[in-house]
Amino acid sequence: MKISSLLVGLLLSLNVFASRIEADVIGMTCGMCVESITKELKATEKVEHIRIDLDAKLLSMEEVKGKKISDSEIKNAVKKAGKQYEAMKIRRKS
Ligand SMILES: [Cu+2]
Repeated sequence: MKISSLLVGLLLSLNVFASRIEADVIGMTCGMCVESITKELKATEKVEHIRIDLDAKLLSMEEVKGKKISDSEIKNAVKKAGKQYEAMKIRRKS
């Protein structure tokens, strides 16, 4: 038990696991909205594998290894795509 939690801690500190991020995004109405938001998030160069489900209003992506993106950076990137968009309830799962 102890050794396995030490190992997980070590792997986490080495950033071996891609950190998964999810958020709700409001204000999207069509595929163009999805494209613009995806483009702005990609431009941060801190996230990859960006998926946006328009119907579920759900954004999911992974942090690029060795990079850290803050909640406000995520919110700003989404807002930059259009001021009607807003990222909410940002969840992080390692
Ligand atoms: Cu649209």
